[in-house]
Amino acid sequence: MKQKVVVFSQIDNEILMRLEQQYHVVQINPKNGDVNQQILEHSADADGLIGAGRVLNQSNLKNAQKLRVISSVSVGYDNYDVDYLHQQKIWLTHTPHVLTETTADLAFTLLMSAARQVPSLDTWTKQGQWQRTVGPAQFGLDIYGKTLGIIGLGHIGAAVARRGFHGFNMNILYHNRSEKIEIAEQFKAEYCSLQDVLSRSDFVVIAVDLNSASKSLIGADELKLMQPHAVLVNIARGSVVNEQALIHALKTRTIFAAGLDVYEKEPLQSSELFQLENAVTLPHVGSATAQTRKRMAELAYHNLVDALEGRVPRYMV
Ligand code: 8YV
Repeated sequence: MKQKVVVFSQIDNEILMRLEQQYHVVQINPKNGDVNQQILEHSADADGLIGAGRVLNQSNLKNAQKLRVISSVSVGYDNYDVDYLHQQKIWLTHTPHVLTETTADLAFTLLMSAARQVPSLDTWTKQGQWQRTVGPAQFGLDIYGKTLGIIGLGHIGAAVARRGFHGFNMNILYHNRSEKIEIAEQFKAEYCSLQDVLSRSDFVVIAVDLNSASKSLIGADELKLMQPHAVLVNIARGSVVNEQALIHALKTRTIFAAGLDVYEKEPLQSSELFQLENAVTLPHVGSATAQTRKRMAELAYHNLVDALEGRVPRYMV
């Protein structure tokens, strides 16, 4: 009898076809009603789960009697109750490395868009408001040679630092749980306290994992430390920043702008951020290029198949 695999989000078509050839595949579809209820029902006799973007914990997995593996098509694993999975002896796998450069590209896209007011100037131009040469309201910020602060010097943080150092001649500051001497040396990056990174940087990029230590790391007090011309970029997880405090800082121009890919609650359907010209808002697209999503799906597929065939998957959480 074929093993059962539950696909709990949209995944790459080719990978889906491959899975269908090998396993009995059931796809969770929001059109068929409550997603958590579907997961609860279908996981009851599933051997493996694959997908991304859903919270999986004891409440929707409590029926899973024979589940061996959850293969997440993501690098972040804050959606999963890791302790519960560990206790149930369910392997959790993820897709690191293949999205590092793509996500770092997006950090820079946001940084530059926010610094040069790209979205609002685009709207302004298309509305026919360009009637004379631009004035201070349309002016942006210099990027070249400025100070870039990175919170979280993991793979993605380091890829952002590399872009800043080599591409834009930036001075790099970083804050991390522990000092990263070897990586930092490559970019002459200075290890600082969180407070120093915030107060000394022209641009701050958040690239930390979401965990109990990083939740609400940036609140009203931290935002006040930033310079009025500074830009905050978040490509990590929304809950690292207190969103209300950020909205207040943007409204009162405590900081110049923010470039955001992630939010406390996703998908973001309505928010005061939408009214703010100095907030550049993207719909969590850090890894969303065709090539990278393909690589992630491929890796997730191999992680799943390895686990189901009794091998230890390459990327276990
Ligand atoms: C997407 C990400 O959330 O990999 C991650 O951790 O944040 C993103 O790549 C993920 O792929 C789900 O769509």
